[in-house]
Amino acid sequence: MKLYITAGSPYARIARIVILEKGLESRVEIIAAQTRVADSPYYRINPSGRVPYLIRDDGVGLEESAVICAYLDHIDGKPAFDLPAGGEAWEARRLEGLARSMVDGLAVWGREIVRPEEERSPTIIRHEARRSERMADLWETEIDHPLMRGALNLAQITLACGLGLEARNPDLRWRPGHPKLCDWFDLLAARPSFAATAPPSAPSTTGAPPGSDRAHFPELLRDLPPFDGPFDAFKLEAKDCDVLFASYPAGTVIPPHSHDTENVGVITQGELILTLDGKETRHRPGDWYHVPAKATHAARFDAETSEIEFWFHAPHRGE
Ligand SMILES: N[C@@H](CCC(=O)N[C@@H](CS)C(=O)NCC(=O)O)C(=O)O
Repeated sequence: MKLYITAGSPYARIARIVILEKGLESRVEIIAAQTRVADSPYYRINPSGRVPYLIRDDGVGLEESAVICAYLDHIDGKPAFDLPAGGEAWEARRLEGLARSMVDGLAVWGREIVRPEEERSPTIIRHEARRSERMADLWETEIDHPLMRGALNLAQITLACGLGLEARNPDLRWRPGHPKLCDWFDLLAARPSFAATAPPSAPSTTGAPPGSDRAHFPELLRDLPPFDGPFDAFKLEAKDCDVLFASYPAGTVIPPHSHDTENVGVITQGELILTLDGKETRHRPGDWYHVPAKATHAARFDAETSEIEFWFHAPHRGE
């Protein structure tokens, strides 16, 4: 099976957590999709362009995180995330609905802040910020519900994936005034399936460099629109090719994944530690690397690193 994701998507993260909790890693290939860009090759795979998207072994594609999770949960005949029996089922549904409602609002907010500054709507941002405050107040009480404290379930996973968006949106500050929610979240966030799927830190919302890594690029490049993807980059649109001026903070870990495009890049500061075909290689300023299309690879950045990346299809290679 193949699961298309973006590293920052809370909905994709719900499905990724279910995969890890069910021990299905070896059966599901995780593939990074390019969403929200014109003419992404991903649209030929999933016309809606959304993630998560699961392609089953029989080639049928499934959309909607809840549908994907139910399918993955039942695949071994031992479902762990079915609704509880009796009246508790309605409570489970109610709590999952509340958690999903919070995620939906946070996703709208998150989408708004990665748009070019002149296209952002202060009204939508304000509306979603206020909604998130009301939802955090509500959850400070609901978090004591026995279903939120018992065996892991989809209400818990969904809520934690929503709260985890604090890493992506610096203005999402749900913690102050919500000590019980903080304790609950921090405990769950340390669970291996949550730690392994934690979203990468926030893209800059201003286009301005938050740290020296982004300042590294000339101002002309820093004025380019932000890349809407799982890492921070300024994007220069080129025909059939994405050119990304990308910055990775020290400590960034990108788990194994693959993409449909060729990916070549040159390091301009720091160091890329790339694992490809089970072999780790180190790339320092001036070094080029090549990750072939569809090759599963992982990356790590122990030092603050910047690169110029080119993502494109190479028709002469049979792509
Ligand atoms: N209800 C869907 C929501 C999926 C969704 O909105 N995914 C976002 C990422 S967080 C997406 O793929 N956006 C790309 C786009 O809108 O084109 C689910 O639960 O799977």
